[in-house]
Amino acid sequence: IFRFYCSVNSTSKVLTDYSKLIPKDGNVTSLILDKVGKNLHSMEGHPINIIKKKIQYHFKNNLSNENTQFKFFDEFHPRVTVEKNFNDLLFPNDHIGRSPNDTYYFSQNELLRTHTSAHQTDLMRSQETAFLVTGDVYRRDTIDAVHYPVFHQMEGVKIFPQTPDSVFSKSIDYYTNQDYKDLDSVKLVENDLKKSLESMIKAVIGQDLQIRWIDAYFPFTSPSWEMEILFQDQWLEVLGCGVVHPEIMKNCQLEKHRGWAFGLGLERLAMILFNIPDIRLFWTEDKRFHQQFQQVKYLPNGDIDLKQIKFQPFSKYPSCFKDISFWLGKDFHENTFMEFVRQICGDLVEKVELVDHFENKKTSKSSSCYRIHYRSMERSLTNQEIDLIQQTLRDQIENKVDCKLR
Ligand code: FA5
Ligand code: MG
Repeated sequence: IFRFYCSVNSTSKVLTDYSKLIPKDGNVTSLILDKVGKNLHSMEGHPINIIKKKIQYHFKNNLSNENTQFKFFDEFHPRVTVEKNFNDLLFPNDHIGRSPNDTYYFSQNELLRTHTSAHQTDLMRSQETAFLVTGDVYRRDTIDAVHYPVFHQMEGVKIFPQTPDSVFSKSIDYYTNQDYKDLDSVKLVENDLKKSLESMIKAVIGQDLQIRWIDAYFPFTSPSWEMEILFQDQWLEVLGCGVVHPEIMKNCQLEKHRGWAFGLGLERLAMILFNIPDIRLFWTEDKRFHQQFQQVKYLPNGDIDLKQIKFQPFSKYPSCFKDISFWLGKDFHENTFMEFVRQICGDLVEKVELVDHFENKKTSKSSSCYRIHYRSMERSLTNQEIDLIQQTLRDQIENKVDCKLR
């Protein structure tokens, strides 16, 4: 699914002003608000915290030098302005990421950050030239084993020092009529970026990983890439990155410099490293999950020894599924449906998939059938409780989602 940052909707002629669609009191639900402040990335012994420290250790000890000393910021609050999250990063006004179907808003001006990139420009303006920002980020999204509405990202930025004879000494204006992609300075930044990230991934996860680079699009980097890792026979996207867009450099008074930036999903890396099968497990309070990470050895030099950990994925409890079919109203949005399902089912829902869709040509009405997969990470579910949940879904759906049950 092309969400958020990758897709540019160039075919649509109608410009959508998403700010008009934001409800006055926002669209943050209680379920989401409950997660704010949990800060899994700062919780000692939590796998997200372990992986954060592993990465920080690598940047501090293997990727820093006298010019570049990476600094770490872990405590920025996730409530930020639209300006920081979107405008400063050159998101066009009609970018789908701004839609309240994708993003949690408190008001027209404030939202729950959708990525840690929200802190990039502030830090660059205050003269920081090498940093990692870790934090919780929020998105309305699909439901499956690798997507959750709250997850954690780490942002990395490196601004290259300016030396009189270097390729960086020319200003951005000088390049405006050339293809930014082919410049030597950009190539140099690209190489440094890819080399740094590959070395980090190998140091954190292991040497014999299969990784590949895919060309990507982000409004705030050019050129841009995504890194994918082969995990359980599938290519899993773990991070987005690129050369910081010249306009952003200029806005931060860095026009004589070049820089790179990346944003990675900590859950995705932790799932690969520890063989964690489902993203909901990060939120469990089950001791059987957390005990396993207690064997982690913290070395005196600050590194973490993971060799002792033999993570045993929980034996999976049985799953079951129920279908629900309805006619779509004109204001039906899939993410609203997904959020409604989460609100009713909580973490008992494992996956929601579209199994059938058709359009009645005569009436031009369309209908969808979704399959809801239920599974607890902690215990066996009874038929009775699933029937009850499914009934609650049916009872409430027409009030919450624009649709008519079939
Ligand atoms: C971004 O968020 C960009 N800000 C990344 C970036 C930073 C690009 C700096 C360039 C420069 P994206 O939406 O692809 O991009 O998300 C980045 C990573 O977050 C993904 O690769 C994935 O690992 C993780 N991620 C995205 N959505 C989810 C989700 N719903 N649940 C868990 N992890 C997710
Ligand atoms: Mg992506």
